[in-house]
Amino acid sequence: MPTLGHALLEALHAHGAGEIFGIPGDFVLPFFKTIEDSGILPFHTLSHEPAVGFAADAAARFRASISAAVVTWGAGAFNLVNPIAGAYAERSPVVVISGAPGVGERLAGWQIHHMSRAMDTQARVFREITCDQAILDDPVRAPAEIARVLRSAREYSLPVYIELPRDLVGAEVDPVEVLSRRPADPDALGECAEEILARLRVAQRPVVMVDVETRRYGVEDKVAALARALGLPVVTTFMGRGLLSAHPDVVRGTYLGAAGDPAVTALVEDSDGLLLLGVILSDTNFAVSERRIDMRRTMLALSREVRVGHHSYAAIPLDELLDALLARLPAPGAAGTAPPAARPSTLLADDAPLRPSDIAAAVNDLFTRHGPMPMAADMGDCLFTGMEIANAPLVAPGYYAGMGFGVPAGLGAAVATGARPLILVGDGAFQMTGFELGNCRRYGWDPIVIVFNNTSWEMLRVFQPESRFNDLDDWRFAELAGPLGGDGVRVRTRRELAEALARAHTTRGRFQLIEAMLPRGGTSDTLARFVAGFKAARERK
Ligand code: PPY
Repeated sequence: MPTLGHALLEALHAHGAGEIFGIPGDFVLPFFKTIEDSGILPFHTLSHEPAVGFAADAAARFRASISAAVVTWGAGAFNLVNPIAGAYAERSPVVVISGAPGVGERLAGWQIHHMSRAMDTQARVFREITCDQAILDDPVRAPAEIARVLRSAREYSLPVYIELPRDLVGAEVDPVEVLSRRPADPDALGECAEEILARLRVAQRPVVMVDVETRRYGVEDKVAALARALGLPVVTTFMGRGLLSAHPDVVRGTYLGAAGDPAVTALVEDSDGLLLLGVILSDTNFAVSERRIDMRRTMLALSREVRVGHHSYAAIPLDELLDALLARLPAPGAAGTAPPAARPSTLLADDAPLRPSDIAAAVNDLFTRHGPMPMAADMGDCLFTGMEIANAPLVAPGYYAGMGFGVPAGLGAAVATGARPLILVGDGAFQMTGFELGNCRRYGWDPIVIVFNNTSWEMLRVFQPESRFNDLDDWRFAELAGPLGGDGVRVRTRRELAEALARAHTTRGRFQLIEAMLPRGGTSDTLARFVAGFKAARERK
């Protein structure tokens, strides 16, 4: 019989986890030892628990599977609350595993260190931000609990919570089964698919909009096939930027309402048959709409539910829906002939001072020459600038909109993709989690990191220009790179940026930090339009 620790690791592996991120603490030391000694999954420690959550979240997004964040109880796990709340919001299936006091030591009568209020306080907090939980305090029930929770993570594509008492890691248990998925009712699925196709066929201007669930459920290729078969244009949401990047023949661009490409905005807002696949109905995805989208004309598949007009079908997994739609169509159509999305910008490498949109142009040039890199962006103008980069795989907190995601998410991307990532991050967010780059040398990660340094919380200044508290100090990040194991350079002009990026690209084996100095008050064109649209939408209400 395996031990509980072993069985849990084997189960993670069997359910598709590709890696573990963690930070040790005494309540999780025995499980850490099992992780290390067993070698069942690649294992990386970082410096602060928020980074562990962000890295696991990004790894899950890139591999479209579960990923694990392992921490100690209390002082460790409470640091994961924010990243897991974000993973919940953005539907990323992170498996939180927290060590816990041994069931034996709970009987001693002492208050146990790291306890905030009561033994179950932590589990109650995580209950709010995970879709299923298991407290593994009984070796007999533990395998079934693990099996259920891991199925939930995959089925709902949401985080789950597992608590492992330290004195049970070595307990003998039965192996964990992989439970079969709960399929859709075939009649409901068929009716749903027929109804969607009928609506698409009568629509004059049908459009498909994709958001993150299309990646979570691995259906990007199927969406492209559907679009080809029906001749439908596809757009991504803001949150879904980077989706279907392998299918440029069907993707017209990203819908940003008033802030975006007017042709894409018109396509969506004039559509009389909008099929929303895995789309989160968030303000960041829709509030900048120029005209209200008529929800009666939309069909929405999200969270295993499909809404068509004013009625809904329950328990319809997105992948089954696509299979059902495709099964009703003739042989796959030829590659689409949709006019491609607006051409990516290119950089004039002169001595003009840098503006954020120049960074997008420089990255476009790099990608044109050498192919795209997986990208992770933080919140702020770095993400809006990212919308001006060609559609390439990108993870970012586009809906939850927290800060500190970019750098650790880039490390998660390095692990999950095995490729060199590009990280876009502002100076405010870099102050939060930038030190995590100090972990690159140990693991051989060599991301290219562009810090948008305007010595400000610039995105907040755009909302409230009169406040002085958005001014930050100049931390000279480039000079920190060397001691952390990387190379850093500060650039102020377009020429310097182009040269720095070329040098960074040819230097492998060390992280490459480019600190792009930007004037306070200057934003990307996209952010300026987004905030104006956001404010206008707020005033209309
Ligand atoms: C996300 O940001 O959450 C996404 O799922 C988008 C995405 C797009 C392309 C590759 C990985 C993730």
